[in-house]
Amino acid sequence: MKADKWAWWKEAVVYQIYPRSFADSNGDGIGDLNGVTEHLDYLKELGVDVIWCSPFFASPNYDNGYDISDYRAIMKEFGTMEDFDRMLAGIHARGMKLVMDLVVNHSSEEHAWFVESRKSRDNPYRDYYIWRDGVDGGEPNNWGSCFSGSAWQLDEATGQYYLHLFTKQQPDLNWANPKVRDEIFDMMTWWCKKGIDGFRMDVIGMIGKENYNDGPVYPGALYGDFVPSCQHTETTHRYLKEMRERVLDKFDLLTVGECGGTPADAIRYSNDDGSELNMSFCFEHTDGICDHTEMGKWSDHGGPLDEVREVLNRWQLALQGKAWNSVYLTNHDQPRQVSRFGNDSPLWREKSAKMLGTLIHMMRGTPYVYQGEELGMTNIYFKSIDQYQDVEVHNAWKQWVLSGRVNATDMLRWFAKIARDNARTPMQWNSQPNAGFTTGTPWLPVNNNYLEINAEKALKDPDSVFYYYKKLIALRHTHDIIVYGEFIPLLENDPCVYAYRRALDGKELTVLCNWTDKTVPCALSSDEMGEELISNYPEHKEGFLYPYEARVMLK
Ligand code: TEU
Ligand code: CA
Repeated sequence: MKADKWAWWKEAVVYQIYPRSFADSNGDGIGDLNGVTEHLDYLKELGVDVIWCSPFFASPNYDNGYDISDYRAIMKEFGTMEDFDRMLAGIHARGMKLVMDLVVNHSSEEHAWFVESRKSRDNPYRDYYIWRDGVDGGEPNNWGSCFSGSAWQLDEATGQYYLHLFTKQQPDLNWANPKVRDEIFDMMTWWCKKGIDGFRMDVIGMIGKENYNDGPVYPGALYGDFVPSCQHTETTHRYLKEMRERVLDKFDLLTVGECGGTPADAIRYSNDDGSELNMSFCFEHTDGICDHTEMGKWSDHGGPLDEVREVLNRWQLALQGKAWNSVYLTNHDQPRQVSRFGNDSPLWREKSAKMLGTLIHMMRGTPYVYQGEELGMTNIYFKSIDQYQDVEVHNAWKQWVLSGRVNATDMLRWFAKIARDNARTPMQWNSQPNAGFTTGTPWLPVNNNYLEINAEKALKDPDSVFYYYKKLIALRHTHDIIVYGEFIPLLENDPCVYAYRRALDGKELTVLCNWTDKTVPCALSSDEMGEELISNYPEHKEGFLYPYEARVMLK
């Protein structure tokens, strides 16, 4: 394997904040930027290097800020530009960096550009979005939106349809229009000059629409798939190279694309040649492993060891020496990782949370920690549809349950397992009412396990998930092998153990993770593997791994 070039973002650990649910400073029930600023010492204590903050820009919040109505203004619920400046200064003062969410595949329908665009067919902003005539009295083509229903919306005023790959309040921007690219690149430059340190690029693999042909309709699906025309196209790669030259190369940034696709796609987006982005996110082990039916991601498939390992190992091997990876098990679009991949019962919650953390943090690639993951926060298990806020859930409910295609009990079971609101319940700070998240009524209920799981309690317990994560993060900062070592899979067919090795300059790091609640045999669990760097058990059984045991050894 070719030796890696040094880069600060390869050695960094990123912490994702979902501001709406992080900390509410003024009692309106909604997290805000001052809430983030108040908790920066907590993040410094954890030891993370970079904060990626989900969108904090002006938004009518149909999709919690992923529908932006003004890219240069702060969402009023989150505070003011002065609050932002204070937050950024606080982050920098502690030696951390801030990555902002760049949501430019689409804007909000309330963005001034779209307000103009929809006024008339000859409005100067018409071509900022994607407008088409209907065909035979219906939509321009058969594409479905990611959030159910057609991807086209008829706008009565001008009699044409506009494209929205997400909700109809999120019209897709027309990147083919050079003026749109100028506007976006100017806006990015403006934020870089304000001092931000990078971009997490929302669905950036979809910006280059190559054609508007009907997509394949998979058995049982209601709409055609837009992916062949819109995802990972040559046009997208061209726009990213242009962005690189016109913006990114002028600053020292961390750039991560929310791209998905195959390892071959990722190698193009985040190639070591530096022509596009630093790294991109894999979706195959999150949405990919359950997305096998006409119901899309809605299932209770969870994440079996053999499938997760097959995906992660394949990505590790394919990317090394060619492109930088990013590694994670959860974010604001996924359920809580202990509930999905581990075991959220009181007995095994902490052990399995530490095991999953070990698995990710010892891998090649930049690790991402999602708020509350470092406490072992769990799914909330809502029982009825009215408890959910997420537009994705409500649209799916309409498409599948209200239409009589699927029964409500099944759908609610799948939501409880996989819905995004599981990750969006408020951060659990302490044992005060509402877990100290707010003095008002939280926009989404607090998980009632907060007396057991909260930051204040974790900070008092040397054996907590928090301190285990702190140690994982510190290890990455002290051992080059964890950042740059070659990845070598071990025990690839073991039904219970996920194992791998890292190798650098004659050294070997062995990582063992038991994915089950049983004590299982593992020949590699032996002192011959070297000095122990970290484990979630104080002692071991030669030749075995205890339930959810994780062990890392260096020789
Ligand atoms: O998500 C992109 C995306 O592909 C989602 O449809 C994802 O697959 C799904 O939410 C859960 O599996 C990004 C953002 O992360 C998400 O929060 C936004 O809703 C979406 O883009 C639109 O901006
Ligand atoms: Ca607030």
